[in-house]
Amino acid sequence: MPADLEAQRIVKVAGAQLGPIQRNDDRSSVVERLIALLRSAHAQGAELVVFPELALTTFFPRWFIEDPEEIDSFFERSMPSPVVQPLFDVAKSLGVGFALGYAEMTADGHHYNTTILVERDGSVVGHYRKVHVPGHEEHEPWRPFQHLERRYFEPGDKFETWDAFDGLVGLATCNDRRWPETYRVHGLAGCELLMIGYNTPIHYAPDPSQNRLAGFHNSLVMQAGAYQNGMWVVGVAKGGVEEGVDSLAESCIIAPSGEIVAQALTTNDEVIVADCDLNLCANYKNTLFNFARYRRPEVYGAITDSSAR
Ligand code: CDV
Repeated sequence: MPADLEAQRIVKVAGAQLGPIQRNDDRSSVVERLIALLRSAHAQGAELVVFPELALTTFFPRWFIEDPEEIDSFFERSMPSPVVQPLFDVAKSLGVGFALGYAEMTADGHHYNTTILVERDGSVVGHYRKVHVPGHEEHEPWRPFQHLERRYFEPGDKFETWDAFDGLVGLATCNDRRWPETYRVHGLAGCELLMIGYNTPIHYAPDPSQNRLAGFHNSLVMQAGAYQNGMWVVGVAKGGVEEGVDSLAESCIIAPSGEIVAQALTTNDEVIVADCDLNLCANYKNTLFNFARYRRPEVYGAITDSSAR
């Protein structure tokens, strides 16, 4: 059908970037910040607000913590938990949906780095548990700060897309954005809008030569993922200096063309918005990246063994 005869599907999406959350900031004050961002997004016409990864607390994997009770204090046992309920209430009253990253502890004691997606009417669309869990498991004293996600979180076991916000949408979390598989798995499912929250320390201890490239790599992977799969990508940071650790901000909204159409200018709490025309995805999905017509899955599995030549 010619694009001009199709029903318009323009979703105004906001990226609600957070500045730092310090260890002693209580959770209700953080929820107040989230609500202020959501209200500001709504005032700008947004109907979907994307918050960062682990948006309720400081990024605790930077510390080696041995006391299980102390570790669990960073986790939510239900969502909405009582302290987060006001965010759900305000969002529903304004008719705004949202994606919120948090540390999830299940009833049977499993721990995940999770994002919940909530529709404009307050119904829960789904949960996503981070698949690519970076960092390390044990204390590594040589690092200026730790990245112990692999100690505190189990990996999730699936990507998913949902019919929501007038399109087909998906979720990914931070390190997931560096992996082409994340976008391609969503792209193969027809995803039109991928929401990604992140906490990215600028200092990368295993190879500090990458530090100066933190912003470049951030936009490189998300712009490529958007373009090569004909989807909108919304990347949202918790940035700024948190407990002495400087983290990348540069939240952005990327069109299926790969172009950045909105980008945060600060390292603080900041809202960015863009009209995401979901029909634009078809321009790419039906032409250059018509997977059914042009992909060669039968070839991709078989790499020729060059040592045999
Ligand atoms: N929270 C993250 O997943 N952070 C990682 C680290 C390894 C830098 C990232 O890929 O941004």
